[in-house]
Amino acid sequence: MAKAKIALIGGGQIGGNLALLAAQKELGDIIIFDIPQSEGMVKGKALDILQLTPHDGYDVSISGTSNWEDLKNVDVFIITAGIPRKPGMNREDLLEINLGIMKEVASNIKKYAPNSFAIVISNPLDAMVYAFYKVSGFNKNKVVGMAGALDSGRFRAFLAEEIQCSVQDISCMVLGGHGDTMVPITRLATVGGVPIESLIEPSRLEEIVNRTRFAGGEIVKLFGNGSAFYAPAQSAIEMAESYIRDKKRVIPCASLCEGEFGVDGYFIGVPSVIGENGVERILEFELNNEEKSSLNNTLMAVKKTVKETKL
Ligand code: A3D
Repeated sequence: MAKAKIALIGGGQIGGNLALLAAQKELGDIIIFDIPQSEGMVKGKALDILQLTPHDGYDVSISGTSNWEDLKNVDVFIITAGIPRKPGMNREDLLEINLGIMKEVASNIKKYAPNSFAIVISNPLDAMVYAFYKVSGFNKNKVVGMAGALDSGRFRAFLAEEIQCSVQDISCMVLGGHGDTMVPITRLATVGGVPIESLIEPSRLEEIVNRTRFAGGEIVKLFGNGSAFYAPAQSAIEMAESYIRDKKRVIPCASLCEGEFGVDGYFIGVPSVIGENGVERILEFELNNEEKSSLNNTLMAVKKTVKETKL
């Protein structure tokens, strides 16, 4: 791909960090987009990041805008437009407000950059990515939700802390919806190839799994206002990089399943190969009965929020 054009829809907490990370990886030229009332804010963030590029020599351009005309022929969109959770709110409470925003964003992306790849982050994720897919009419491989990458990263970080080893050597995946019903697959988690289950007592492992499930809420409570943004941004950049550089990384993402894992017609977190064609493959494998039942449980939660979108 020639120098990629990356647009960040929503230039808030995650959007600003996405811009910084995309610049530091020299993924392409970056445009931060936000509503007209926040145009000054995103122009300011763009300028601030531009002024750090000489230090380490990142050769990218960065701008801010609230004009969709500036987003013609963008290659990759990362969408965080919406409002984040406040203490006491769950992701589903955000549905109504963020759904309206997502419909508007999807229509504009369809109009201005119909051949792009879209990574959705806005919550409630499973419903937002579905709404984007329905409204944009994009092929299923060109739409994906960021959640599993973050949830798996959290699980990896907690496991590394517990075992006292490098996070780099932990391999694991969290499947299902991006909510409290997510499914960390402990059976397949390893450190340097050694099964985690042989290193951590079942009761302690269960505590770590539960911490992973509620890791987003733990941060919301600590912040008092807003939700996590550093790790979500890094997770989405990993996905964007795999697309732009055709790395074909295997990342748990909310991809549209059409029969895989017994799921049909819903975006749900599954191991996905991301390359130049977007979501190129879903890697399916046999789940045991307990995992099947947990995945079914998470699917019920996903179906419920998707139904509320009335799309
Ligand atoms: P925040 O800092 O509020 O940024 C959101 C930005 O979206 C603001 O700058 C808004 O002005 C902007 N915005 C609102 N409406 C529009 C619109 N129509 N067009 C363009 N921009 C608009 O929030 P944040 O960055 O902390 O979080 C963004 C979203 O990500 C929220 O919905 C969070 O709940 C969600 N989130 C998801 C995860 C996942 O793992 C899926 C993790 C963390 C946060």
